[in-house]
Amino acid sequence: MARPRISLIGAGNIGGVQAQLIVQKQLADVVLFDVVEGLPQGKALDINHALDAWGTSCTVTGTNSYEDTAGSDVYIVTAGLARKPGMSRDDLLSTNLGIMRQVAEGIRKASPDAVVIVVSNPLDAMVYAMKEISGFPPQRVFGQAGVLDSARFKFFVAEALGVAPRDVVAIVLGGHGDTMVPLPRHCSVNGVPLTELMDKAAIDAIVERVQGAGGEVVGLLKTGSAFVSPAAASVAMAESVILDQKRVLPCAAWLDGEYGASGVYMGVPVQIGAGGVERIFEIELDASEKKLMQASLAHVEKLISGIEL
Ligand code: TXD
Repeated sequence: MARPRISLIGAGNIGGVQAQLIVQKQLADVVLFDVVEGLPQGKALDINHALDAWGTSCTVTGTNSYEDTAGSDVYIVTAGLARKPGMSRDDLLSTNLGIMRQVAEGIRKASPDAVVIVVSNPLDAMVYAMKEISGFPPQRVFGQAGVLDSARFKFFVAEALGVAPRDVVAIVLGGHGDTMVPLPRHCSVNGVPLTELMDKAAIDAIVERVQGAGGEVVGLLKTGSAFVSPAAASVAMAESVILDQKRVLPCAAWLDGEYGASGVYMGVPVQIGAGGVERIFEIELDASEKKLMQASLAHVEKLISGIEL
C-alpha cells in the first residue's frame, strides 16, 4: 500500500520545516516544490540525510515541476512573500494573489482530488483565491490561521500560570490579522475557567499580545515572519486529513450563512477529516464577541472585495 503523499508548494522558511515535521511524524512522503531552481532539491536532500537519525522511511523529493506533485492527497501552500518589519499582512495581497493564481492552476492540473491547506498571507484572501481559481469544492480548500493564533493564546496563558500549554484550551476566531477574535470566555485550563485564574486586566493584556504576536516575531527577526509555529500548525491540520482524525480546530473555512457570513473564508471551529472541512461548529457568542466577529468579517470582506480574479 503506497504511503500518502503531501506536496508542499513553497520551499521557504515554513516549507522546509513542514517537510521535516511530516517525515519525522512518518505521516507521508513529501514533494517539496518551489520556483527557485535548486532550493527544494537542496532542502530535500538535506532532510533525507537526516532520515536515518529520525528512524523514518518517509522521504522528501524536491522539484520545480508540478507534474512531480501529481496524485497528492494534500497540498500545503506557503508560496508567496513574507512580511518585513513595518508591513501588514494585507500589504502582500497583490503580489501573493498573482502567485496564488499560478499555484491553483498547477494543483488543479496535477491533483484534481486533493485537499488544499493555504498558509500564504493575507490568509483569508489567499484561501478565497485558491478556492475560486482551483474550482475545488470549498470543503477541500481551507486556511491555516486560527490553529497558530490559538497556540499563541495557549502559550501566553500557560506562561502566565506556569502550566503546560497542552492543558490550556483556547480558541481564536475571525480573520488572520489585527481583527482576529480571541475568546477568553471560552478559555480554560483543562476545565478550570481562565476567568477564575486571572483578573480581567491580565486576560486583556494576553488577548492584545496574541493579536500582535505575529508582528512581534517579525519585529524581532527583522528578516521575515514566524515559520516554525506556522509549520507545526499547518502540519497538524494536514495530519487530521491524512489520518482522518476528525480533530476540531479553528481554521479559515468557507462560510455559507454560519456566523452571519456568506461567500467568505474566516476562522471558525471546524471538524477536519479525510474530506477536509467536514463540519462547522457555531458558538453562541455574547454581544461583545459578536461585535468583534462582525468587525473581523467586515475586514475580511473588504480584503476579498479587492481581489480581481
Ligand atoms: O499562519 C499563517 N497563515 C502565516 C503565514 C504565518 C506566517 C507566515 N505566513 C505567510 O506564509 C507569509 O506571509 C508568506 O506569505 C508565506 C510563506 O512564508 P515563509 O516565511 O515560508 O516565506 P519564504 O521563506 O519567503 O518562502 C516562500 C517561498 C519562497 O521559497 C519562494 O521562492 C516561493 O515561496 N515562491 C513560490 N513557490 C511556488 N510558486 C510560486 N509562484 C512562488 N513564488 C514564490
